[in-house]
Amino acid sequence: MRLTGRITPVVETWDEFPVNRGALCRKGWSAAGLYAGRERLTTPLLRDRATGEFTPVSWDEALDTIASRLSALQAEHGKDTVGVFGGGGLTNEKAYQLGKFARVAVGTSQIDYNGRWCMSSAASAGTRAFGLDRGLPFPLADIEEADVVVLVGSNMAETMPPAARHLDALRERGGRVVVIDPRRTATADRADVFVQPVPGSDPALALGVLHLLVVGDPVDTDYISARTSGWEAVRDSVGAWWPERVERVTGVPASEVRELAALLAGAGKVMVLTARGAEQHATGSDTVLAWINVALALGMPGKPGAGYGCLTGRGNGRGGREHGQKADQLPGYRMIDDPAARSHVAGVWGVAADSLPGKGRSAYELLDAPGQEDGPSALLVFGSNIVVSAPNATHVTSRLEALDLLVVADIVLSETAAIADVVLPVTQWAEETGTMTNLEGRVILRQRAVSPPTGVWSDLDVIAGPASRLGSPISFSTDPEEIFEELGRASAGGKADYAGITYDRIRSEHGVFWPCPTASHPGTPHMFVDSFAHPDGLARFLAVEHRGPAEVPDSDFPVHLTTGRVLAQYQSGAQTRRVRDLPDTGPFVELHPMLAGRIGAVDGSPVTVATRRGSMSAPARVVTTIRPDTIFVPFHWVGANRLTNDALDPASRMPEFKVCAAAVTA
Ligand SMILES: Nc1nc2c(c(=O)[nH]1)N[C@H]1C(S)=C(S)[C@@H](COP(=O)(O)OP(=O)(O)OC[C@H]3O[C@@H](n4cnc5c(=O)[nH]c(N)nc54)[C@H](O)[C@@H]3O)O[C@H]1N2
Ligand SMILES: Nc1nc2c(c(=O)[nH]1)N[C@H]1C(S)=C(S)[C@@H](COP(=O)(O)OP(=O)(O)OC[C@H]3O[C@@H](n4cnc5c(=O)[nH]c(N)nc54)[C@H](O)[C@@H]3O)O[C@H]1N2
Ligand SMILES: [Mo]
Repeated sequence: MRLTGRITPVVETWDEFPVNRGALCRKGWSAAGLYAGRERLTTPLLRDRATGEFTPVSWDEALDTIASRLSALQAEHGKDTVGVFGGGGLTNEKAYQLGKFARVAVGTSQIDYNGRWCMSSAASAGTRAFGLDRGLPFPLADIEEADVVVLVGSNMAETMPPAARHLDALRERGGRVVVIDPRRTATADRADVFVQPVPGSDPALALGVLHLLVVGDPVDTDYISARTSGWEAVRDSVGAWWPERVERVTGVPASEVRELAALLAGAGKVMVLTARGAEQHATGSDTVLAWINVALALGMPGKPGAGYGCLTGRGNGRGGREHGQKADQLPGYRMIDDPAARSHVAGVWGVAADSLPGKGRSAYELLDAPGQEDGPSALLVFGSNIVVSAPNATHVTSRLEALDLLVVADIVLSETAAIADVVLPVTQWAEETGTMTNLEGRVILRQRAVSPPTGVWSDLDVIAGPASRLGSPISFSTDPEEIFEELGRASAGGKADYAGITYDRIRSEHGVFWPCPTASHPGTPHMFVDSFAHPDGLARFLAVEHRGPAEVPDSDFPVHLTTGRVLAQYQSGAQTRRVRDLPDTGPFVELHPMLAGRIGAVDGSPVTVATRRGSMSAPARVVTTIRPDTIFVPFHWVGANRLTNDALDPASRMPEFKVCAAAVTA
C-alpha cells in the first residue's frame, strides 16, 4: 500500500498469492481510511476519574505513572494483581513479547486474550482429537479439491469473502457445499444444501449424522483401525440418535438429516469446516468433537482435499494463539504447566524456570474477577475493545470500572479506551513490520508501508517502556526481526515450531507453513498425512453427549437470540465504524415475518430485545431467511453483548455468544 500525501491510499494487490488470489474484501480496500483519520490517537492521555476528562501527557509521564502504580499495587496485593489482556490481531512478535512481558517483567500469571472468545473451542477439540490444533491442517485452496465441503456455523461469504471464492471454484468442478446455519446467509445462497437448525443444537445434528453412517455402514473400517482409537465407544454412543429424535431437538426435518448423511456417505472426499456459529457455545468443543468424529469415521483427516479444519477469524487469530498470550501457554504452543516447556522457554529468556508463574484465569474469568477476592486491581489491554465485545458486557464494564488502574493501548479512543485511566496511542498495521500466521498456519510478513503519525509508538515500544521501569531482569527488544528470531528459538521443539522460518524465507516462499524446525525444512502445508500428533500417532474418537444450550426459551424469554457479523463492519467496530467509505447502518434486530406479525413489529421501526442480563432497542429487519423462533443481532455496536450469556464451555472457557433466551417486543 502507498499513501499519497497521507490522503489517498493506493492499494496494490498480488494475484499470485494462493490464499486470496489478490482479492480483498470491502474492509480491506477501505482500511487505509483510518490512516489519515482525525480520530486517530496521537498522544498518551491520563483520565481524571472525578471529572472524566482526559489530559494529554508525555510518554515519559504516562509510562512513569503506569510503572509506579503497578509497583505500588503489586507491593500491596502481590504480583497477580496485575492482569494483561491481549488480542488476536497483534502480530506474532507483539503476542510473544506480551506473554514474556507478563510472565517476566510484571511476574503475573494473569494474562489471556480475545482469541479465547474466537476459536478456543476448536483449538481444545482439535488438540484432544488430533494431538495438535493448527486451524486448517491444509492450505485453504484445498477446498477446491473436495467433493463435499460442510460449513458448520460459517458465514464465509461475509466474513472472509476472498476465501469464499474457493467454494465457487469447487462448485464449478462439480463439488457440493453444505451450509448449516439458523439463518439463510449469503454463504447459504452459494450452497447446494442448506440445513437450518435451532441455535445451540449442533451436537445433536452431528450425532444424528454419525448414527446414520453407522447404520448404513459407509464407515472406513481400515482407516479406523489403522489411524484412530476409541471408535467403539463413539459408535455405541450414537445408537439412540435416530433422525426423528434429531428433528425434535434441532428442528431439522428427519428427511434432511438423512439426505445430509447420504451425501457424506457417497462422497470420496469430505471436508468439514467449523466457524464461530458452531464454536461459540458452552457446548462448542463438543460440537467440534462430534463433527471430527464424523470426519474420522469417514476416514477423511490426513487425506488430500478432505478432513476437518477450523476457519480461524482475526487477522492473526492463528499466530496469536501460539506464542504465549494465553493463560495456560508458553511460546511454540507449549503448555505452561509442562516442566520441560518451562525450562526450555526460561532458558531462551535468560531467567530461572521456577520464576515463571503458572496458569492464569481465562479471558472471561479474568474480566469477571476485579472486585473479587484475589481478583486483579490493574489491567493492561492491548488490541481488544472489551466494553463492546465481551459477553454480558454491562457486568464486564462494571468490573473494569472496579479496577484501580485500567491501561489501554489502541489506535483510536475505543469504548474501552474511553473508560481507561491511561490511554497509549499505538501504530497500526501498515505503519509497522511484523509477521502474522494465517488460518492455514502459513507465516506471512506484513511490511511497513507508511510512516506513523508523530507521537505514536509501536506496541513493542510500549511493552519495553514499563518493562525497564519495573526493573525487569531482562531487556525487551523493539526490533520485530530480532524478536522473531528469538521467538523461533523459543518455539524450537514445540508444537508450533518456527525455528526454521526467517523474514527472508517468508518473502521468497509466499509464506512458510509451521512446523518448520530447521532452515532446510520446507515447512508443512499438509499435516496428519501419515500420523497424528498424539505420541502413538493415532487420532482419538471422543464420545460427546448433546447437552443443549445453557439457557433455553421459556414463557418470559420465548425466542432464541444469536449474534454475529455483517460484511461491512469488523468486530467491535472500533476501526470500521470510523471508516467513512463503509456503510454504518447501526445495530438491527433480524426477525422472521411470523414473529414480527405476532409481536406487531414493522420492518425499520424499533423493537426491544431483553434477556436475563440486559436489553437494547434497534430497528427491526424483517427477513424470511431466519428461523421464526430465532432473532439475530450483529455485535459491531454497543448493545448486543448486553444481552449475551456468559456461560462458559467447561473445556475451552468459550462464552455462549451464539445462543441465549430472549424476549422481543415492538
Ligand atoms: N465482515 C466481517 N468479517 C469478519 C469479522 C467481522 O467482524 N466482520 N471478524 C473476523 C473474526 S475475528 C472471526 S472469528 C470470523 C467469524 O466468522 P464467522 O464464524 O463466519 O462469523 P459469525 O457471523 O460470527 O458466525 C457465523 C454464522 O454462525 C451462525 N450461527 C449462529 N448460531 C449458530 C448455531 O447455533 N449453529 C450454527 N451452525 N450456526 C450458528 C450465524 O447465523 C452466522 O451466520 O470472521 C472474521 N471476519
Ligand atoms: N456477541 C458477540 N460477541 C463477540 C463475538 C460474536 O460473534 N458475538 N465474537 C467474538 C470474537 S470471535 C472476537 S475475535 C472478539 C473481537 O472483539 P475485540 O477483541 O474487541 O476486537 P476488535 O474490535 O478487533 O478490537 C481490537 C481493538 O484493538 C485496536 N487495535 C487494532 N490494531 C491494534 C494494534 O496493533 N495494537 C493495539 N494495541 N490495538 C490495536 C482496535 O482499534 C480495537 O479497538 O469479539 C468477540 N465477541
Ligand atoms: Mo474472532
